[in-house]
Parts: sequence; structure tokens; C-alpha cells
Amino acid sequence: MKIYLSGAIRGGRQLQKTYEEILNFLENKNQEVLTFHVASKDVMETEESMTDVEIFTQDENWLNECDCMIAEVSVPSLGVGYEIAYALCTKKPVLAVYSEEFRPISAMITGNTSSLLQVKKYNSDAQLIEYLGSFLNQLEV
Ligand code: 6IA
Repeated sequence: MKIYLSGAIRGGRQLQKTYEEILNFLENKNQEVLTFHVASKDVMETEESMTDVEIFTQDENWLNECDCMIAEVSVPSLGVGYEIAYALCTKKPVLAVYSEEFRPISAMITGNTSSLLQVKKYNSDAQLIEYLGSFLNQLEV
């Protein structure tokens, strides 16, 4: 499956290690993560090599190409919110995960009753991985 991994970039990089953990889990499950750079430690430095229009165009293509989205939404990010809305409007299943250690996330995510969206709060890395695994299982039946 082609997965769009969504996580904050200009919104803040404090959960980069978590994004990396999600990426590693998905790749170990032989999934194709189109947006692996979201988990990169150096994304802010390499970012300067692309214009904003190039970034947007590339991401829009990946949003159209992906089969589903996994979004880490603990760190508020305009880009992540936009991507979730885009994925839902184009009928892609979305798993949004967030850590209980962060402040309450937007009601535009937790209040969305779309059958395509699952929102899960995790309290440990193990629980995060469990949610990812069960999302993959649901899609691969
Ligand atoms: O508003 P934010 O920057 O926090 O939005 C983050 C989201 O927007 C991520 O889920 C990405 O999919 C997308 N995004 C934001 N910046 C980039 C980016 N920068 N590249 C790809 N997607 C981005 C350039 C890095 C590259 C040169 C390695």
C-alpha cells in the first residue's frame, strides 16, 4: 500500500523521533511511505533546496497517489490539517494519532465523524504501534 505519512514540519519538529518510529514500523511491514522525509532529522536544512510551490505540487501528487494516510497530529500544523482534509475529500481512509502528553487537539479532527477517519490517542509507543498495526490490518482485508 502507498501511505501518506503526515507530520508537522514548519509546525515544529519536537516529535521527529516519533515520526521516525512510525516510518520504521510501516517500512518493516513492507509498506511504501511516499512522504518519508517527514521523519527525517534534517528536513529543515534540506527544505531550502525546494520552493514552496515545488513542495506543494509534489505533496499534492502524493496525496492523489496514496491509498491511505497516517497523520501524527500532536503538534499543531497547518500543513497536516490541510492534508487530512484533502485526503478525506478524496475518499482516502485516514488514521490520526496523537499523544496524550500534548494539549487537546483541534475539534476539526476530534469532532469529525467521517467514517473514513479514525482518531486515536496513545499513551505509549507500544500503544501507538498497536493502532498503526490495526489500521493496516483493517485496510488489507
Ligand atoms: O505546515 P507544516 O510545514 O507543519 O506541514 C507539514 C506537512 O506538510 C507534512 O505532512 C508534509 O507532507 C507537508 N510539507 C511541509 N513541508 C514540506 C517539505 N519540505 N517537503 C514535503 N512536504 C512538506 C521540504 C523538505 C524536502 C526538501 C526534503
